Amino acid sequence: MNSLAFPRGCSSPPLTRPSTSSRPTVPSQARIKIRPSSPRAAHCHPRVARNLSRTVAMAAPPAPPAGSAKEVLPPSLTSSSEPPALFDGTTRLYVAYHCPYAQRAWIARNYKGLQGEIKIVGIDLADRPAWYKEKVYPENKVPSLEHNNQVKGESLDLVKYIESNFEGQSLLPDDSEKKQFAEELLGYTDAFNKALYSSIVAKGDVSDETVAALDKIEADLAKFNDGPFFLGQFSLVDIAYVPFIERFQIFFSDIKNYDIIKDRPNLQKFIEEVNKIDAYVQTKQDPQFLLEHTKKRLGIA
Ligand SMILES: N[C@@H](CCC(=O)N[C@@H](CS)C(=O)NCC(=O)O)C(=O)O
Repeated sequence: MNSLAFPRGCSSPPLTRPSTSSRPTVPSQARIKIRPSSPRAAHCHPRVARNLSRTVAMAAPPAPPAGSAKEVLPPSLTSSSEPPALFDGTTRLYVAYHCPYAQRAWIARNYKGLQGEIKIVGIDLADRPAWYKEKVYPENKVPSLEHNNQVKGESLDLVKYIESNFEGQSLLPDDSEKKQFAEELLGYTDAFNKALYSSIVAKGDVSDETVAALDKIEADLAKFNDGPFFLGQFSLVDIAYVPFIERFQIFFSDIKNYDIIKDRPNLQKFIEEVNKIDAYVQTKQDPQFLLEHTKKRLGIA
């Protein structure tokens, strides 16, 4: 772990979950304990503390709406876990709790109120059960959805599939112009993610490409002048972007000392308002975990 490893016991604890009473229950396998990597970190070096308070201020989500119940999630299944009773008629959404793609389908399922109909199955990607590839989803990725004796994948397809094949609040407005814009925005998500990740993995300042991608989103949020969401109502476009915006806010703050919402009031409002939607808040993971996991994966010291 690097010098930004987060110490425990600092006066303002970094990136930790707020009170557990307001958080979804996450299985222990989905968490890691971040230990101080060095005595320096353990004593809250001022630079570390500065970084921490900065990230905390930006990343800490507000409490979920009053009265929202925590969903108890099952522990992630590992190579030593038996498969569930596959193709027994149960609809299952296979996720990794920290995966932003899986989070999209998970938010859609929550927003449509399908907690009773679509069962979440956590998969430990680092210790993946062999049966997942062999019997469930040959692409061996998450998310996948087992429904009607078939398994489908690809997060954006799944969000649309959930919208079209299940009851619940609509994830798309009726307006045809907005529907067309939705397709455009969905088509841009990979480019957006690429433009942002490129700065995270590169040395030096945030690139013009990254800034332009953020500015584009800022402008897109104002297209219909009926924010805070892209299409005037919470929709599958918000679902497509929010897991990544959530992560980029954390990563850019910590790794690049760059505040993605500075001078972007629409993005700031979007983040503020989306954090009031329980279907999304229920899927959020510990920002500190997301940061460390991603740094490790990308080989960022
Ligand atoms: N295009 C896919 C990407 C899914 C994806 O890459 N998921 C990652 C986890 S975040 C995964 O399963 N990785 C496992 C692997 O690539 O072996 C989607 O949108 O669903």
